[in-house]
Amino acid sequence: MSQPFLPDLAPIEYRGPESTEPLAYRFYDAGRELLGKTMAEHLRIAVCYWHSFCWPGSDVFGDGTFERPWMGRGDPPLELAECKLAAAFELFEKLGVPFFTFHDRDIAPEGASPAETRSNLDHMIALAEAAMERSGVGLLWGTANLFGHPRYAAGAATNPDPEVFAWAAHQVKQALEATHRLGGANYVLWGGREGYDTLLNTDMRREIEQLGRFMQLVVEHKHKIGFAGTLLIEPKPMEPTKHQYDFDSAAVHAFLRKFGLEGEVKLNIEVNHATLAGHSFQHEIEYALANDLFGSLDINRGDPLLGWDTDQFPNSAEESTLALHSILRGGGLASGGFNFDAKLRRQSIDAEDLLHAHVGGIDTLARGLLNAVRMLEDGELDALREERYAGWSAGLGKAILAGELDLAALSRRVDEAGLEPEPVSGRQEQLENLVNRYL
Ligand code: XLS
Ligand code: NI
Ligand code: NI
Repeated sequence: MSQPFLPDLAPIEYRGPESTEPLAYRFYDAGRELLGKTMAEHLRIAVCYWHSFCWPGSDVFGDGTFERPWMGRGDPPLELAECKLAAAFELFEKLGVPFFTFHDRDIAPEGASPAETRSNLDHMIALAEAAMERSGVGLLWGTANLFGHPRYAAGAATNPDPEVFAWAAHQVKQALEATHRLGGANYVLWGGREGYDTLLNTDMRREIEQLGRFMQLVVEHKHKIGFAGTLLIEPKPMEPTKHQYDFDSAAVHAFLRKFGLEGEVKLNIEVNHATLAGHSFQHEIEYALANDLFGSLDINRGDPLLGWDTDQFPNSAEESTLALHSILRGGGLASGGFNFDAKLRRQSIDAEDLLHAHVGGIDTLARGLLNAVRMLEDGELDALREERYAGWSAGLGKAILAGELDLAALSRRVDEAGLEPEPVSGRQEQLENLVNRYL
């Protein structure tokens, strides 16, 4: 069980855009400087533990298709967890990524009692700490799995049973402390089953109060233990429940304001969650930036013909270019990063497929970054947008925003100055052509 997972595969290297080598980076050149930062610093790439090492390739119609040594039946669970950890770090190092992400239950199995579960986690966190030290791979974020165990079938913090709320608190306390111990840059809260399957049995007012209280407790504890990372909520509109309360960035924003948590919690935006909510990824990023909520990103893609979270690896240069253009214009990533919350297709059964998937995804981001930097440096797109709002930087626009004119004064202005604003072209097609020049 302690054999290498990827014995015949060399570390992935940058070979340049002309390379036809399938397992090489054509665009991701970690040390290359752009706008005063290296590519690695701009993108802060992370590999996730759950899809790449825990999910066995099962779907609702069929069993797992992946044969991984740590998925062996009958072996002691902690030994399997150790084997999985070794394989995970092999992949992180072969890819040369700076970060990973995990759920408590990905890294350490639940035991027969709370005490055993705790000791499993402590044991595995100590091993992860050593592997991080040895490899230099850091933790982008940790999180707790508050959706897998049957106790969470009716939600965690929003459960009708306060004892389940207590269990969720117990798990988040430990996962937050583990993240702190590993020097995590962020801690994520995705509302797994915080939503409802039917309104017939749901008291929405109560459930949202419970969720608000839960989040306040997490914020308090973060400060109590001195965790300096950022707390992030990950919006998602549906799946597994019919409706998830953290529907999209705007819904989470309203929730944070209601419970006095603005400034304490930011957003982890996922591509496929944005599209499930009927938004583009770029929309969710722009909303977060416009409201000082931008935190981190889960990167993947859906399938336009399927209505669920397919979590495929990203491969659209256009989508990554537009996202990175928004992010760079907004000041770039701070504690956040690009986390591959993406999974292989069920038929991609070889260990090597994990490398192909990540290499393609990383190159898609790198290519988006290179394009976005050129777009910013040329400045044409931003200049056109700036010009569109020029009226707001002086004269009438400035006076309106400064509160100098009430409704009556504005009305008088129209009458007295005889204002007759001329319609102006939005130039959408011109701008679309302009973006295509960079792709
Ligand atoms: C599920 C979510 C999940 C979170 C972490 O759809 O994306 O994977 O990122 O709990
Ligand atoms: Ni997801
Ligand atoms: Ni996610």
